[in-house]
Amino acid sequence: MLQSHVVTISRFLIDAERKQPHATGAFTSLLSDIALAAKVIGREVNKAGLVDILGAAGDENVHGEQVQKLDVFANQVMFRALDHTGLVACMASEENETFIPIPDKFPAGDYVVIYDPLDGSSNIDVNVSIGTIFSIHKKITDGERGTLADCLQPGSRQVAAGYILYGSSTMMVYTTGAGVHGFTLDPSIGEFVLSHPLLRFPDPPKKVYSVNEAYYARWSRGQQRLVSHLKTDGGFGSRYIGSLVADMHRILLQGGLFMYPAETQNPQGKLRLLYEAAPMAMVIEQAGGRASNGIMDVMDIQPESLHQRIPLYMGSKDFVDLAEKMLAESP
Ligand code: P6P
Repeated sequence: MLQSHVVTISRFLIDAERKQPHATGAFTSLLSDIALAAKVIGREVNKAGLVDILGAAGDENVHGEQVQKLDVFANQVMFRALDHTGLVACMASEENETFIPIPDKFPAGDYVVIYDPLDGSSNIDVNVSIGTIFSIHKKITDGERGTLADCLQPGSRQVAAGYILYGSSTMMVYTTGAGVHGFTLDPSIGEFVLSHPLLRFPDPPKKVYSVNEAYYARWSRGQQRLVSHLKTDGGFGSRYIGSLVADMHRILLQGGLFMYPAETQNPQGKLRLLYEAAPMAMVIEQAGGRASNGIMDVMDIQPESLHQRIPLYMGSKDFVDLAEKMLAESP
């Protein structure tokens, strides 16, 4: 029986819009379009396990269509969900080397959408949860259509950010600066329904750290001391999935400290500022946590290039503070 109190994401967005006196509905439409893209991507991700039947990337499927790599497919779905709406000035994607203008045949709008269409796609083959990450800014340049400069804004200027987790269930988690809200896809009605209103970091947080310790020998002395402290007298447990959206979601729900540090082979770490660290930082801060590059807040970092990497420490505020303190101690 359909419960009468089900709040779909569309209903939630419209209710939020009504609280904004000057809202035009553009923002509501934009987030609804992203939710639709998420459902389309999730449907294909959930079929990935059938690749032997449906064919691997590069093969032809049973319909004679070329099977695409899922991250290429997801990238096209995000672009096509947004390119014609008249809401977007330009986009940028982990999959595209340069920023993405809106095709001349479509009108441009005020928003800039930057996304990682399918993060962690290397985990698909082993059925580990993966995700889509998105970051939304307002255009700041004067022209009618967006430029690269509109993409290179600090995380503090985001108007919205969030992720979709394709896991045991498909969840969309986002913030527009008024708290973090989680929606779970109900396949029986094909709608994201509100399941985690106003997500906040638990207090006290779970003492769990999350890092790939295979790189221990390549870390700085401060990073090595930090992890050694956490696992000994810090009394921390360890969890690491190796899929950013999955690790992020666990940290958001249970608390803890996620780290992707710099190391000798990747002096700026592996994770990207614009479409991984900055959107996650907005969600984390709205939930009462912190996100840092080990020295300063992620949200205050001025991007210099689209695919810029930064070291990332995010999670419960006290744990990120501790990480910064120990990293700053003399080597
Ligand atoms: P490592 C997945 O490939 C990814 O981009 C993120 O989702 C994840 O946090 C990270 O890389 C894992 O990297 O070096 O630990 O395998």
